[in-house]
Amino acid sequence: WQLEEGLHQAIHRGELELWFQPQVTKEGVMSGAEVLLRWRHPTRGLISPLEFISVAEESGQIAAIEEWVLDETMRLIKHWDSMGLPETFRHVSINISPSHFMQSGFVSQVEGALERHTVANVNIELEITENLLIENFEQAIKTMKALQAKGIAFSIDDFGTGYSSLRYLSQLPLNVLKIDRSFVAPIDHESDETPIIDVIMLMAKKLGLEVIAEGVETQAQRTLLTERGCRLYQGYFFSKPLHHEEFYTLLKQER
Ligand code: G
Ligand code: G
Ligand code: MN
Ligand code: NA
Repeated sequence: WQLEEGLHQAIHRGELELWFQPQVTKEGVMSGAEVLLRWRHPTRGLISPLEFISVAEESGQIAAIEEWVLDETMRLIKHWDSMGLPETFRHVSINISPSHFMQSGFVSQVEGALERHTVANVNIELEITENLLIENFEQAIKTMKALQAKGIAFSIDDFGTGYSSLRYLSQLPLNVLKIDRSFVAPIDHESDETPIIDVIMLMAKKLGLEVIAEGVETQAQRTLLTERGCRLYQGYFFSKPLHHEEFYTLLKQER
């Protein structure tokens, strides 16, 4: 079975699918979602990006795949908007692979997708990782600023698991920190100590950044995060990722 070869055909054969996981405010409103890619393989069934993103990176296919993700996500949002979107739904975040983000054509690719389908009320946020930013600091800032001028926001995914220093963080044009789920998972009780989450919350406040907690699975985790000042959550406690059609059915109910 040739994963690499099959991937090459996947876009043209319509085998890639967008799934969405809700992001919920402390009032319980769905204010956004993260897009998660899936590959519906004709014989293997649904394949996780954990299995094929690295193959796509190594075989040079990641830019084409994520260009499809960018375009298809924005097309879907525009379609939903034409059928009716709740006013409280304000942002959609898309994971971008470091090797794609650093390519010279990246900015114009995103601009192209924005020009094809823009929705005034819904902001597009790109999720990138700390290590990418540090390894290519100057270039990363340039790319981020060019896209921020077009209304794109940036979040750091898996925050707290990389190597970024405070100096780097304060210089980057960032909007959101996503607390990695490895800091949320150990929380059992509302009385637990959470030194790392506390530091992230303080840092975000000082730097003027929004925070979202990932991997929230229990009421105790949600309650404790709220007490620590976190206002946005994502995780199985609220919803697992849903196929885009199922997701829109859920979203419509928020109107
Ligand atoms: O739901 P989950 O199994 O989808 O995702 C597994 C991993 O794949 C996560 O780390 C997620 O960030 C990543 N992922 C999902 N979709 C994409 C994508 O479009 N591009 C990249 N680079 N990573 C993605
Ligand atoms: O790396 P990134 O943060 O983009 O990864 C998103 C991944 O986290 C996806 O695989 C998604 O399915 C998974 N995920 C989302 N919510 C939860 C959760 O509450 N618990 C766990 N264990 N995984 C989650
Ligand atoms: Mn992510
Ligand atoms: Na993450």
